[in-house]
Amino acid sequence: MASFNTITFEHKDRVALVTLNRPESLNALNAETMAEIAALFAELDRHPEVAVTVLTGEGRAFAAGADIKEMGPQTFSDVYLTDMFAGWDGFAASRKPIIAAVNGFALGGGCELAMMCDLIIASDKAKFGQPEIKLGVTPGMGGSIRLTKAVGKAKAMDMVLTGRMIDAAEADRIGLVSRVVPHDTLMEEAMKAASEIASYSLPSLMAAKEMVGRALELPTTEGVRFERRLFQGLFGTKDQKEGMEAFTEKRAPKFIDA
Ligand code: CO8
Repeated sequence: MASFNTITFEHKDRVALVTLNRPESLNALNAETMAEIAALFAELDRHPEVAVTVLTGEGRAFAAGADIKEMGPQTFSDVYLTDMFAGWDGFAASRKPIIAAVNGFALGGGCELAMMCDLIIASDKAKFGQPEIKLGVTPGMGGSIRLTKAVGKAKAMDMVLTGRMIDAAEADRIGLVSRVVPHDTLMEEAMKAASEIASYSLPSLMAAKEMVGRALELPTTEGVRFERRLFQGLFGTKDQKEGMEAFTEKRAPKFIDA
């Protein structure tokens, strides 16, 4: 595993923990972080000892957005030719489940990064927002589409046009987050959820992630067909037999990811 400058990584019992680690700039996402995250998550998809990853931030932010100081001086040609932020597409295409444990500010690209994850577990002190409008730009890392799909037009327009921050209670109410937990228990709760997910068969987890992801893109008939084909495919796994036999025999299943 490569070593990193802007993130930390550890893993145990099928759960990886990745921490954005530039607390002095509220974990602002610069080009180096994007490259490190893309490289690490590509590796995690292949990592035989990792089934689920928890992503969080060091200090008082999850991530306060793209790095404004790095981004500010760039021209249209710079950002168009390098296709700035395209590296995040690799993260969004991760195939294993990812939980965002949002410990504080998740703003701009930070909110967009959380929305690329599969579950968002938020501290009751977390704050979410798409404040790019205040900088003379707009969301640029999928926020206009993922936020709108998550919370609907009324709330997405409110957040994107005013740039106002919302607290964890409002984020919960509008369906932006999966769960809100007391700040001091955030990592315990996120790791507990990750361990529960990691106890299941990886092929079924990856199929489940894939079908829910596709549900947001496909018309209903196609989505149902896609789901059914993946569901049927799981009958080719030993874990399907084990899971159903264990239920019948009233014992815990022993999955082998095959
Ligand atoms: N970029 C660079 N540095 C940042 C950023 C950022 N996004 N956010 C905070 N910092 C730095 C501050 O400049 C400050 O550094 P220094 O000590 O050197 O002055 C340090 O972090 C601490 O921040 P503050 O002193 O401002 O802390 P406060 O508690 O007073 O305020 C806030 C916290 C409200 C979060 C405030 O820092 C803030 O408004 N930050 C900017 C939020 C923002 O506008 N985010 C959107 C950025 S644009 C964007 O994300 C575009 C999305 C497109 C895709 C992104 C892909 C990654």
